[in-house]
Amino acid sequence: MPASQTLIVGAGGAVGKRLTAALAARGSRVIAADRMPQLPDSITSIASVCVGGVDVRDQEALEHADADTTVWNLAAPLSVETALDPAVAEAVTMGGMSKVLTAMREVGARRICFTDSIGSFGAEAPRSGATARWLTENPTQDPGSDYGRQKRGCRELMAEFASAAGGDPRFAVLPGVLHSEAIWGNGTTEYALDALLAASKGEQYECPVEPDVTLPMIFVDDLMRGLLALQDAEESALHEPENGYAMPGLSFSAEELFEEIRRHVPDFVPTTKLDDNMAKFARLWPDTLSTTEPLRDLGYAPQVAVPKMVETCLEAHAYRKM
Ligand code: AKB
Repeated sequence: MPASQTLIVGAGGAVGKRLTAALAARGSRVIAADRMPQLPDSITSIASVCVGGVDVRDQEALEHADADTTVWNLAAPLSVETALDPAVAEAVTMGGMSKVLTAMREVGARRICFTDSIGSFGAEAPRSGATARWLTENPTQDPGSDYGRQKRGCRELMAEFASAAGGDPRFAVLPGVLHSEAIWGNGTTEYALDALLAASKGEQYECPVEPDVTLPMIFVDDLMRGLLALQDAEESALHEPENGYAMPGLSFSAEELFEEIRRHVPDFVPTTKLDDNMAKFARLWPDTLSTTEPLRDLGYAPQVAVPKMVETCLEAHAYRKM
């Protein structure tokens, strides 16, 4: 049953904008909040209510919530940004989550949805397969980065909210999100977006991760279906520990991506220039995500495969046909 009202903290980010639009499109009342004084026009025009100037670190961030409000907390820096300034990232990621949950307790709101990341998996995690269960069944594993540790810290805060305040926490483990818009983000899987953009503009590209490392990704349309299914699911339908679900999409290495891009842009021949953080994270993280649990409990399965994703992303820009 769709929530009566959804508040999205971090609505100005890449995922937040699309989620706001998806909720508004199905007629839900949405409150789109972000620290930007003015949210992008696309949000102002689609959202029911748009609250600019909201910083997740401020308690007032949630003043528009009531007991029936579902809250999405999307406000967090990506992996490389976190590695470059872990203290600021912690204040936003974990400090923000703490403020969100406190404010929810004050109004009696229960459902908190959070976007975790494959960055929560460490070197000890299996590279492939049953990673959805592994994450929650091995909560003490060291993710190997501040990014993963801060995400894990948020899950701990949510678990505490569930036991102490009767909250209804749920989270999605996100792989790399593939947007058809030109969006810049200081993460690891974002290399794929940069490559697609460079190819579509006929520019040279330097690959910052080892070309043979496979990472899980998801096309944004699939992600929206998965996130809405997670938000809408009855509590009794959720069977995973901590109500956490990996969101599977597609998996590829950089060289497989480049090969697919070359079907449209034949002279796209990247060179490799490794970035220390990105190369390290890409090696740490799993290469595929289990499809079993999201299909069983949420009815979610990915639909977009690599050729369609590449075609859509290149078409969204001015790409040169063969
Ligand atoms: C990143 O690479 O930092 C993010 C993520 C997968 O968490 N895109």
